[in-house]
Amino acid sequence: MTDFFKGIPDIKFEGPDSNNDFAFRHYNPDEVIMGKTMKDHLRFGAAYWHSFAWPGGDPFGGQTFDRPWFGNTLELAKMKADVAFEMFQILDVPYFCFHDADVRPEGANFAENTRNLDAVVDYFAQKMDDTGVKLLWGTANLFSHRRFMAGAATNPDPDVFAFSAATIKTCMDATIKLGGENYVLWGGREGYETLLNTDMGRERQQAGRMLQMVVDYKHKMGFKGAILIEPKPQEPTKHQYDYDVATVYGFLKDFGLEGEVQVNIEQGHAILAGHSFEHELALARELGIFGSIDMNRNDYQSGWDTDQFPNNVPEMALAYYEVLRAGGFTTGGTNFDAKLRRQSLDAEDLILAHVGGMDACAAGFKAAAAMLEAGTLEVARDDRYSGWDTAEGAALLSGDLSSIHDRVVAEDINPEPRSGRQERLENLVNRYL
Ligand code: XUL
Ligand code: CO
Repeated sequence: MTDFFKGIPDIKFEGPDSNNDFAFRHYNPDEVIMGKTMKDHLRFGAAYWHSFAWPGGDPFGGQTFDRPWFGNTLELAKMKADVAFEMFQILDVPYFCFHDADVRPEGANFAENTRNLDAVVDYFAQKMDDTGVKLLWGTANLFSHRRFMAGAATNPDPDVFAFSAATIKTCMDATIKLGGENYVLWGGREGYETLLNTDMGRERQQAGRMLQMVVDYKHKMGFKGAILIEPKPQEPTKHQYDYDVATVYGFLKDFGLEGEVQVNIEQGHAILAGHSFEHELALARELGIFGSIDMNRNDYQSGWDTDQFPNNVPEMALAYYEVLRAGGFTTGGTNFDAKLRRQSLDAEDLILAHVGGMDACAAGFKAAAAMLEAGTLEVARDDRYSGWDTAEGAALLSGDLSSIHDRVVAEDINPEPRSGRQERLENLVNRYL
């Protein structure tokens, strides 16, 4: 035991009337909703990087957090793991997620990185065994170190491609060893700053080939988890190749991988792309590539990726409505890829941020489940499209322009517009919040 969270109790469900900061008001892990516990529906995960590796910097200033485990030794990496698992247990989050660089000391070369990662993975395995906390996904950080400044798979230097491929292999090995349920690829530097120095054709081919290798390795190793791409439109590069769900789908189709790879959709990234979170979720569902979510919002005024804990229940309700319409999570879950504000220095800030995030998700999820069970929105939607369920409607889709033209003339088809009833539906949603 470390003393980092000293005095902070384990967080329990106390219900909406509780005045206790250190309690859940809405997240009741054992409550059964639509045939499953909330714990199994929401599948919460904590992100190692923001909570334990991020020093609190912004473009105008460096470290604000002063954590006793900051430093580049294996001993400190183990202290960091001790504190992280203590937080997972205080919150009773069933999962965590990590990048290699969050958890291991940075080595002088590839071999040292791998040795350090292996040592931490062994330490994690023991802690996971002791606590029952599981790995939602693992991933490789191919964006922070200066060697990746011009990309990982898409780098003009083949040595960086090689270093990246080898690093992905070690991170997939770590994920498999720890029983991870997914492997994530976020292409942080897979994009460009200026077309003047960029061969877009080559870079797309390199990225496609790397993804094919990842899929091949998954099958070679018998990994049953999902390979997930996390779309993001910009930041750190000016233009990223994984812009949004639609762009990722086009990319997967191009390389014949649409049946192999799904998406990890982050609310903040959806906002940056000019979409709503629910738009991205619904599109992924319709394309058959919905996998998992990173649950962190952006500030709507700032225009960059602020990675804040979710606290807007109406937004959560619409998001989980789409998750439920997709059939819920299978291997995926709700990962808080969220960080504290840089002035939130205290250990309790870290706990309360997660408590609030979990409660906001739970409240939104409950509203979503109630809306879906009541079925009112679905009845209204079905009714709006009911013309397509008639024989004439269905025949249109197998017709051709000439036959349709002849029918319109013969029957004097003259459509009357019908109300979209948006305000009624919005009022209806608000009744569940
Ligand atoms: C960056 C981001 C990453 C990915 C994992 O915006 O979301 O933390 O989730 O690499
Ligand atoms: Co993310």
